[in-house]
Amino acid sequence: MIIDEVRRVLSMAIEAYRDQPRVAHFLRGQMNRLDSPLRVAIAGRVKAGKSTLLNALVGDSLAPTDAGECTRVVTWYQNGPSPRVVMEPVSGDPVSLPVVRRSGALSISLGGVAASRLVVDWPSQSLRTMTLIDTPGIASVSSENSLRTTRFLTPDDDTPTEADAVIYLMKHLHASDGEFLSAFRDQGVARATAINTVAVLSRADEIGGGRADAMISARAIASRYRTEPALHGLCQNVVAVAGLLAHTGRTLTQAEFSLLAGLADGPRDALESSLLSADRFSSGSSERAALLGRFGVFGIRLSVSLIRQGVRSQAALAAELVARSGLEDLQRVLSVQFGERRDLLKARSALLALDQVLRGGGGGRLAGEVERILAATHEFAELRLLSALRSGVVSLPRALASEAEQLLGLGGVAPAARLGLAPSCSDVEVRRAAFASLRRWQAHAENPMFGRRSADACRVLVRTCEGLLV
Ligand SMILES: Nc1nc2c(ncn2[C@@H]2O[C@H](COP(=O)(O)OP(=O)(O)OP(=O)(O)O)[C@@H](O)[C@H]2O)c(=O)[nH]1
Ligand SMILES: [Mg+2]
Repeated sequence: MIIDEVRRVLSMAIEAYRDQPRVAHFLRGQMNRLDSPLRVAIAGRVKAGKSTLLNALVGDSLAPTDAGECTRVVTWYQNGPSPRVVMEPVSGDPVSLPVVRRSGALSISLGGVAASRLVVDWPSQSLRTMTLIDTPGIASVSSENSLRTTRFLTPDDDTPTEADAVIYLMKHLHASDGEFLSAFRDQGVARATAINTVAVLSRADEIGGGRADAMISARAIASRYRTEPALHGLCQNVVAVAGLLAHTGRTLTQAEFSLLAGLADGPRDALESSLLSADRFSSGSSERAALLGRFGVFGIRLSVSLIRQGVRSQAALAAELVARSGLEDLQRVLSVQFGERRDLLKARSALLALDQVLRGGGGGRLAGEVERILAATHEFAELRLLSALRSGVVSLPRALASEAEQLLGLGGVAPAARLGLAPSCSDVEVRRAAFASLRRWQAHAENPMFGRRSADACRVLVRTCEGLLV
């Protein structure tokens, strides 16, 4: 197992650096990190909907979505036995802050202290498999908050990032989205790019001014982005999500449902025309203004129309909103891209960290071990090839390229998924398909029309097929 290999080389390193307490401490931290949940950072431009999406994934109102001071601090949300908030100031020791909820949402006050990081412990099923890290928005490369996030995700002194994987939010395909994503490209040991990034087309309900078909359009755009060569080398997948709808769905109250049911009973035309402007809709009613903030125009229209179609309870409406938000698509992608690759991503982070220590010098034998693990671990070869194919560094004829990506685990690392078979198929079917695939890739590897790189790629796939047969 890769994770055991990494554990072994880390303990060798801890032993080797026992005379250097700071390095040994850092390495012990890496060792602990191997056993902790995957760390997933949520990044993107200012107001891309990062904190709202985080809340939707957790199913609670933890991350602040207003303009407060906390939106400018990198904040970790991790599973813990009881709620706890710890602030790490820029200078000085960590401080425990009171856990306060205001109108159902966690409210943290820094009292003007410059914080370098906030750590929130929260008992949550969703946080058991993933620690989520909310990052300040990236406005432009020069602004201070952007620098903070860029430094956190891709520190310029080649230090490994603290996140194992990234969810990158974007509203549109801007040039700087590409620039920013390309900053994720590893200079590091695993040379895996894009492998740990999933892109989200966020605030999907706002596409086309919140029209009824907004989510359909958003899905079509996401699917176009998915085949956009500029994005291939930068992320594994693109999913459209309306985070606000998802979060509101997961936290819908009976009072909100009743308010919407009241709107659904009223005349259609009046509601439609009042929804043309936020002021007209709220018209002095704080309840209505709050409703708009929680649902958005699209969410109100959708909810009212669902109630009119016969959705009669708070629970039923909540389920519909979540189902239409795209949240479950994202959760599925996260579970395939990150969940199934957890050990590999963890191993990669640890090797990056170790590599950084060894580059400080004096790690001859250890450096050899790291090299050996990287070269001998077929999963890393697969990761490298997958990202090389995605970014166009290695090319194969189109039909072969998609088969190759699938075999390398783009749609899931289970044997059936790699072979494009139904999850329910039998072992015999898997073996038969793997064998046929092996024969094909052996033939491709000998194809005299392929250059050296393509032939090498075919040989990696031959090994993958051999692995599926074992
Ligand atoms: N309609 C709609 N509005 C959204 C959605 N997600 C977020 N918003 C709104 O957009 C605003 C910003 O949302 P946040 O979640 O705070 O965005 P953020 O990216 O965390 O913002 P910063 O941390 O300040 O960069 C809030 O008013 C949200 O209610 C969405 O999916 N649909
Ligand atoms: Mg935020």
